[in-house]
Amino acid sequence: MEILNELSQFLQKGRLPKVKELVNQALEQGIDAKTILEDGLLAGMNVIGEKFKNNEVFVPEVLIAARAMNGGAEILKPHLVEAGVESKGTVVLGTIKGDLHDIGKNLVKMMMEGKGLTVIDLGVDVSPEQYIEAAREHNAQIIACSALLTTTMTEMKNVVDQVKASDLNGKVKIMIGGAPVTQSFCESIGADRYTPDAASAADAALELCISA
Ligand code: B1M
Repeated sequence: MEILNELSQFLQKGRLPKVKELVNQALEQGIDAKTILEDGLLAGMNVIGEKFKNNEVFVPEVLIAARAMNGGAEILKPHLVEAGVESKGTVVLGTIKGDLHDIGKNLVKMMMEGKGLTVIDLGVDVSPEQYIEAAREHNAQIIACSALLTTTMTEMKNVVDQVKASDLNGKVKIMIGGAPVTQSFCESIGADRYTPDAASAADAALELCISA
């Protein structure tokens, strides 16, 4: 669809006002929010990701594209979230210690809220102690950790170990995800569930809350 291609192009240029305008226009045209997210916003972000990898764009360009991505996703949020659903469980979510990437984590949050879960978002650079304290305070069923760096994903093992050594052992499940994370890494650190994307993270979280 032409409008989604245009959206992707403006996202790559980091043109926040234009991105917001096009997201609104796409919604008015009746395109569903998930398609706008995946074929417009995420498609643009993927191009930026490739260019970043190949040193064709640098941190400032990535940051303004990320800002445009978040601005567009914010408009889509109410359309992705089912209105007025009673909370089906509580998830404490954050990007792991040492890691400042939050776009994927924000998508996970949106999708989980869309499933009727309450999400306590601790932001980025979250320590094991912060996850544990928040899970205790909010009586959460799940701690969900996102990592985008191979250097920080190892911090997820500290979350697993510290939860196991605490009063939350057996009461809270640990979910992990993010680009460098895999099923075998999940098994190797003893986390409860790995999912590759935001939508499957939301499905898994709901399943874990229902069975808790
Ligand atoms: Co950074 N960065 N970055 N970066 N950055 C990557 C991740 C990188 C792959 C780029 C590259 O070199 N090719 C690379 C990591 C290499 C590695 O470790 N293997 C990298 C690097 C090296 C760095 C710095 C070290 C660069 C530097 O300073 N030299 C630095 C680190 C800063 C820090 O965190 N301490 C850095 C900084 C940044 C910016 C600040 C400029 C910016 C972040 C802005 C922000 O988040 N607000 C940024 C960005 C944007 C990227 C790329 C381009 C895009 C990441 C992204 O948002 N993708 C990225 C390259 C790439 O991925 N192609 C890159 C879109 C997002 C929707 O995808 O987060 O993967 P993602 O989320 C997915 C899934 O992974 C999953 O769901 C989402 C989709 O449905 N998911 C989960 C995520 N969390 C989940 C949790 C779950 C389940 C699923 O359960 C709990």
